[in-house]
Amino acid sequence: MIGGVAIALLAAVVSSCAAQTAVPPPSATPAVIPLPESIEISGDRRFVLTPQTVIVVPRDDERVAAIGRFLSDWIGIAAAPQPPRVQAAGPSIPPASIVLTLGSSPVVPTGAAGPVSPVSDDAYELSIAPERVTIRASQPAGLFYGVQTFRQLLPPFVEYDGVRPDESRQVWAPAAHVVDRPRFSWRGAMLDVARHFFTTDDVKRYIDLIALYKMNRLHLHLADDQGWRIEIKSWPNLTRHGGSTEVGGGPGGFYTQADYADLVAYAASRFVTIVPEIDMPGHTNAALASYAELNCNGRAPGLYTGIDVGFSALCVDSDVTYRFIDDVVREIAALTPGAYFHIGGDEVKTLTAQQYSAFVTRVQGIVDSHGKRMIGWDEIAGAALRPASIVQHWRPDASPAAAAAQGTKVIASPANRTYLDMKYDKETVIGQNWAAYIEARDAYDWDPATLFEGVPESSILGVEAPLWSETTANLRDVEFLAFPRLAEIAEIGWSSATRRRWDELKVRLASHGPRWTALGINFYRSSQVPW
Ligand code: TNX
Repeated sequence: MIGGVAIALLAAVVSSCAAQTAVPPPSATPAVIPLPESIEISGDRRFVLTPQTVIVVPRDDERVAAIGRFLSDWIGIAAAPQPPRVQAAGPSIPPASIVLTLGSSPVVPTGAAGPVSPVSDDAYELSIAPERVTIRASQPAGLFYGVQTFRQLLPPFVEYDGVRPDESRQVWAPAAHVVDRPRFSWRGAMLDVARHFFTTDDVKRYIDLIALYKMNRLHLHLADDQGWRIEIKSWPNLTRHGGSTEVGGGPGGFYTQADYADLVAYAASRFVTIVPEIDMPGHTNAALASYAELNCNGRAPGLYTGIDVGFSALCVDSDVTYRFIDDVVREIAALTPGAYFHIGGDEVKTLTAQQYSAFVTRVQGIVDSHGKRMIGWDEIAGAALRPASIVQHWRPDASPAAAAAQGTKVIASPANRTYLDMKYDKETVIGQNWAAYIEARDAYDWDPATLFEGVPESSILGVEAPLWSETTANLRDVEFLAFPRLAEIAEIGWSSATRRRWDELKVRLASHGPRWTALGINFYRSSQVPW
């Protein structure tokens, strides 16, 4: 039987280990982020990977086989000359196997949880015993998340690309029993590829990093004043001209439709839904520069490489504008299996309130006609919204209560808590500070359900951490601003509020430092975290 060490005790064990040993041995701090709903760790028993370890998957289920291959890749050659083999289930299961199995939804022990929404596709149960590891879920997504938890219980050095088998470095995980499911269905990150362009390889790496923390949405901010980043076949100058620069005057870039489809597929294989955003009617200088007819005065402005906001707007009274939007939404929607299309809608300073609301309502109809649910930044809450539309709250002083009262769901992205482009403190060399300085603790010590009066937990779809790229020229910069805060927001999205405590999280964050080093992540060594 697994020694039932409850989570509070686990936290005590974790912190005393960290205090006594400067460099804890691998997995001495079995710390999982996000915190599972229920986790019991056995102090003295362990599962040890051997050269004979195989990953057993159901017969004839390619989705699960793919998850098995991911796990094999993540373990790599750390324990043997070859990554563990993935094999279909047969009459007998070899010793020291890792078994992935689809079955009925795991049951969460009563009393273990705070209020949770009835999300079960992401739920899983993980049992680690000396003779076998079993991960069970009702859907492949749950298996994928169970695999992430198991991965985090293996020593950080498995994440290195080049580790060779070495008998002094056993690959093991503590015996454990985890039953887990998320609090919110929307656990997102946003990457602004418009202010600075990021290659598909960059975006894939970001997808891998968010997936490690069980995030399931990547919102791509694909167009802004400084650049248009996705090919639209019916309006080719958008990328040819509008994609040709970025903040600071660099060469910019764009995704062909094939590139975008490749990103969508890559994300889907990691259970991440791509949410495309074309910001409108403001933040549109790149489009206005590419097509004169989108401007009310019929003249195309020059390209823009600065970082001001609010100066551009599509000509909202012209029919060409709506033909343009219809083409753009249609082409992108056709490449996007996810249910959502984000229309931006923020920071429009050149239109009347009436013009703005009429625009949002009309575009909502276009998005709907292409089979997608419209999302917009919180300014859209002033327009008449359909219940299926979604408001992304960002302005710290605005309340999405009006949206919630219309029955519209809310994604919580308060800029003073979740904006990964905010500096950590005065010394941070990249980032902005208009919303706040956000140190590690600030990103964590809040709760979406108590943020606004009139917006109950049932109105909150989840959380999202946006990263605007005015000051991030490359992925190293992005990683520095994202870690550790991205992992913290991921935990807010997944773990029940009643069990979250900064003093305990900071110890788990510290134990992820070696893993981030092994993954080559350029993370911020916050002085609030006992690395
Ligand atoms: C506000 S957040 C913006 C972005 C900027 C960001 C910089 C939002 C909906 N609009 O256009 O990039 O601040 O932090």
